[in-house]
Parts: sequence; structure tokens; C-alpha cells
Amino acid sequence: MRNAPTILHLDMDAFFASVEQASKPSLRGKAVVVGGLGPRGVVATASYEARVFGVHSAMPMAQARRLAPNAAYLVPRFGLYRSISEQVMALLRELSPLVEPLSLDEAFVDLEAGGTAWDEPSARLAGVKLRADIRAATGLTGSVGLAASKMLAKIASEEAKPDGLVLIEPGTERALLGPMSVRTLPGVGPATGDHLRRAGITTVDELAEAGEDELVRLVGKAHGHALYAMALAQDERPVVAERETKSVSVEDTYDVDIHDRIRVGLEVQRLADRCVRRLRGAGLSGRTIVLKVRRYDFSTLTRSETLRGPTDDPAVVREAASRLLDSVDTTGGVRLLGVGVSGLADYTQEDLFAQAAGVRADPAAEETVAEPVAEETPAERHWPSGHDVRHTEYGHGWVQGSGLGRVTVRFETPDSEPGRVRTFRVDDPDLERADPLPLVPAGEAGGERAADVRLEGAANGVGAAAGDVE
Ligand code: DCP
Ligand code: MG
Repeated sequence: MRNAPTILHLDMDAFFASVEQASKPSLRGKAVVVGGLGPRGVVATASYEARVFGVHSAMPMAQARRLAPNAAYLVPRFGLYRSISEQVMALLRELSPLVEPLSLDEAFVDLEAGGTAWDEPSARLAGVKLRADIRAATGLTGSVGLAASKMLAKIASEEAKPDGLVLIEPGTERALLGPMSVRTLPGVGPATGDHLRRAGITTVDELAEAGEDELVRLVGKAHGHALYAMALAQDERPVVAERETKSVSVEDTYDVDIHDRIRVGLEVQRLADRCVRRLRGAGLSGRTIVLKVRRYDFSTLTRSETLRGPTDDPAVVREAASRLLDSVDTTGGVRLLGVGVSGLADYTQEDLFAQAAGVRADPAAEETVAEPVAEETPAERHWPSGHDVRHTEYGHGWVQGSGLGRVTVRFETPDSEPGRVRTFRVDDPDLERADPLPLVPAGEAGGERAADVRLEGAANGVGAAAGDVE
């Protein structure tokens, strides 16, 4: 392991909800819940103000409404989140060529590889400056963890939340991890946590004391070794910018087209198992399951489904592949079938043991992003809550709610004062859907960038420079 805290982990705070608050002045400082608003919708995320009421990601929306009846409930705007994510990732790439995104709002950066930091002061300064730059460019806050390994950097950013920076000094890792819950470690979800607790292990120290053999006995070989190494704070995984292997897939072409639907299903299961064997062989797991079908007439289609976290569990891959197959018409016969997994990671971030045991850590998670618009009633379909609109007279606003033939719009923009609400008929010709406005007006974005915070000479200038931008 390196001896300077030069691995940075960034995680944006309450990402979707913060974007909504930045874009809607009337929601700043308020409870905001983003997710599917239909009957089976789940919470994608909640603002910190809404978390006070116990609302959290992956919770059924109905439960969230009971806990926080006065919160604003909004349908996600993925296009906007993606464009903000790109802005943030671009700032990370200024720090190093080695940037490893884990999701839209989260990434590792190897500061040392980028020549941006080489010791504690320079790493801290890079983190402080990054947070200031993100704020200037997007108006949003992100939390930063700095450590000598990926595992600790991620734990540090979690500790830093919200809106903070935590640096773990090399050499202090074990003392810091020791008293923490085993659940802090990557891959230890509720099921593994329970399993270990029944064996009398609740803290990382107890995990280390149990010893490698005992852990292998408890959770199996691969996970046991990994768990023991993590308990000792050993993590040598490098930050990888772009994975050499982008996906793992297997396919079969059949001499004679398969017509029998049951047989097609069985083939898909077999291919899913083979694909997982390859995946595991390479020590990988992945988030996106891809099904490929070439039909009798050579028309080829692919269908994919993205899980909340990476998996290497054959049952999970099999299930996803057969769900995908359900949406494909194979009546004319099938010539080729393939199953693949992409979005690769080198360990499962969800609950390793839960997946192995067939218990889904988070059964609702995949639904989080399942086109909530489609779940809405017809009158609302046109005016999803939270989406932007434009009125010929009143200008730019967003849909606060709709129903019974009416739509309520709040007229405000990211840089205006909180705006007024007006109600229209859903078919009002003066009202139309609009694109989101930039969160920070074009001229201002980056204007406040901490340009004069120098990385050169960081060792002596840190205190002052950090103070300047905070
Ligand atoms: N997300 C989702 N479904 C989930 C979890 C998250 O759609 N089950 C989305 C919404 C989040 C974004 O991904 O805003 C980032 O996820 P995080 O886990 O980083 O959560 P937040 O950024 O919302 O909050 P935090 O401040 O805890 O990072
Ligand atoms: Mg986040």
C-alpha cells in the first residue's frame, strides 16, 4: 500500500435531490424526495432535510409519503443529472488521468498518478480545491475522502458527509477501522452482517481476531479471504481509469433454429451460468446484464437491465436474463443467443453474502429508476412533477403537481428568488415542456474557481490556501 493519502473518493451529497434544490430555489433547505411516483415507485434519494423523517433510498414511495407528507415529491430528470455528472467528472480528470467512476455521483481518483499530490498536505489541498471547484461549477456540494487505499478513501468520504472532507493518515487505518461495525466494509451488507453477528462478530477488530480460517468457514473461501484482508485494512486495488475488459459475454449459435420457448429459456439459463463462471474466473462482477437474440431472419436485438450494484451471483444473472427474454418475441425461431455482463467492478458492492444466499439485499432497488413517468395516470403523464415547463406569458417554471385536468406550475429559475405558483388547464396551449436550465448561469460557472490556490508549494502554503477557499 502507498504511504501517502493520495487516493481520493468523491461522493456528491444527496445527488438527485441536491440538483433539484439547486434548480428550484423554493425547495432549498426543504425536504425533497426524488423517485418513482407511481403505485410501485421507490425513493431514488431524499434531501438531508427529508432524511430527518427517516426517508431513504430504495424505500417504497408510499412509506416515504407517510413519513414526510409535506416533502416535495419529484420525478427524476436523468438527462440533467447526467450532464452535471459529466461536469464533475471533467473536474476530476483535471486532477489525474486515473479516474474511476462508480456511478453518476461517485468516483475514485489517483492523485499521485496525476502528479497532483504526493503527501498529506498536497492531497488535502487538492481535496479542498476540488470541493470549491465543484461548488463553483455546479452549485452543489460533494464529500471527499482521502486515504492510501480505495477502501479507506471511500470510508473517509462517508464519514465526511454531508459537505465535508476527511483524510485518513496512513498508519492510522487499523486503529480507526477496529471499533467500526463490520458493515462499514465494502461488500458487507445486512445479510453478511447478521451472519457474522450470529458468530459473535460485530466490529472490524473482532473480524481480524476471528482469523482467516474462521472467516473462510463462515462466509466461504473467496469472501472469507477478502473479508480478512479488509479487516486488516489491506487493500491494494489500483484506481483503474478504463477497464480493459468492458464486458464478459458468451453466446451460442444453433445449427437448427430453436422454436420451443421453453428450450429458449433453458438455453438462456445455461448461458447465464457460463457467463458467471467466466466473470468469477476473472475475479469480476458487473451491473448490467445483456441478452442478445438473433432471430430466424437474422434480425438481432439486445436487451439490457442495470442492477443497483455489481453482482457475480448466477441466480441474479439468470433471473435478469430471463426477465429480458420475456420482452423478446421468438416465435419465428432463434438462431443465436448470448448473455453478457458489463459495467464491471472488482468486487460486489452490494451484500456479497446476501446475493450468494439468494436473499436480495435490496429487492426494490432495480425499480428505482424504472421509468416512473410510465406509471403515472394519463393526465399526469404529460406533466411529470418536477419537470421544466415554459409559459408564453410567465416564462420558465416547473410542475409542482397535476391532476383533475389541472397542472400547477411554480415559476422560478436556478438564479431567481423563490417563485409564485399558478394553475392551468392541462391542455393550456400557452404551456409547454422545456429543457432544464443550467444550475449556474453560464457566465458565472467557474468564475469563483479557486484559481489562485496553488498546488505547487503546497507543503508550506496549505493552511492559508485551504482557509481561502473554504
Ligand atoms: N440512487 C438511486 N437508487 C438508489 C440509490 C441511489 O436511484 N437505491 C441514485 C440517487 C442518488 C444517486 O443515485 O442521488 C447517488 O447515490 P448515493 O448513494 O451517492 O446517494 P446520494 O448522493 O443521494 O446521497 P449521499 O449524500 O448519501 O451520497
Ligand atoms: Mg452521493
